[in-house]
Amino acid sequence: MEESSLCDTGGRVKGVTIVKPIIYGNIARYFGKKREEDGHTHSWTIYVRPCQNEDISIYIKKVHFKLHESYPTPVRVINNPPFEIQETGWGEFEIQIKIFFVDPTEKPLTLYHMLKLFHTDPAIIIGKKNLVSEQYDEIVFNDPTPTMHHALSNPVISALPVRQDSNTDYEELEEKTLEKIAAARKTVKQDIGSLSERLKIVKESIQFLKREVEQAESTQLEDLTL
Ligand code: SLL
Repeated sequence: MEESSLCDTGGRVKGVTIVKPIIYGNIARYFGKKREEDGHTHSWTIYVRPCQNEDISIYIKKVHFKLHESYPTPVRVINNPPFEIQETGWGEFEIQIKIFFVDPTEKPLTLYHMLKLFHTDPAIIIGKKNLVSEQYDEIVFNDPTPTMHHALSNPVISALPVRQDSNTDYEELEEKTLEKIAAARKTVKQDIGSLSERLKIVKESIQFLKREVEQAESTQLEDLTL
């Protein structure tokens, strides 16, 4: 969209869509044993992070994480980055993540994440390796207010250190996924081509057989009338 064709009507920059990639999910690690005092077995962190090392607090005001009722004060409010909760526990449950934006007219966004503690990887089971269960998502802002438009179009590098605990390369993953889709498309196209060819042959055989039957029937009729 050309900047010149944008118009700021009713406090909104019409015709603009800005997409912000985020990552949300959890990492977890087994203690190596069950803790005696509370039966907890794992430490875990639930988070909302930028995809690159961007300061998301320029458009995210706060994040509410709603934990299982077995936790004291289950609704945890985080007002500054990193938007995350570090906890310990013994069980998996669904966490509600509510993202509030700096612009109060922007409706809060609610996401759900199933906290994962258990895995089949032996290194994760014994607590030698972190379990990472996270998701890539995109927040779409339509017709933002001028302030939000400015914040969204001028990314600021985060002052926080780059995370090392969950370092999926989403750009590489996207590239690989697109390659797989292209390969699958090619296979489907080839399959359609060979199936169409087979269908054509079968149709021709049907026509041929129909003519044979018609001919046989008329010969039979001629024989009978003689
Ligand atoms: C389950 N439906 O049975 C789930 C519930 C609850 C997890 C999981 C610690 C609570 C605490 C905790 O891990 N709760 O002691 O503060 O798996």
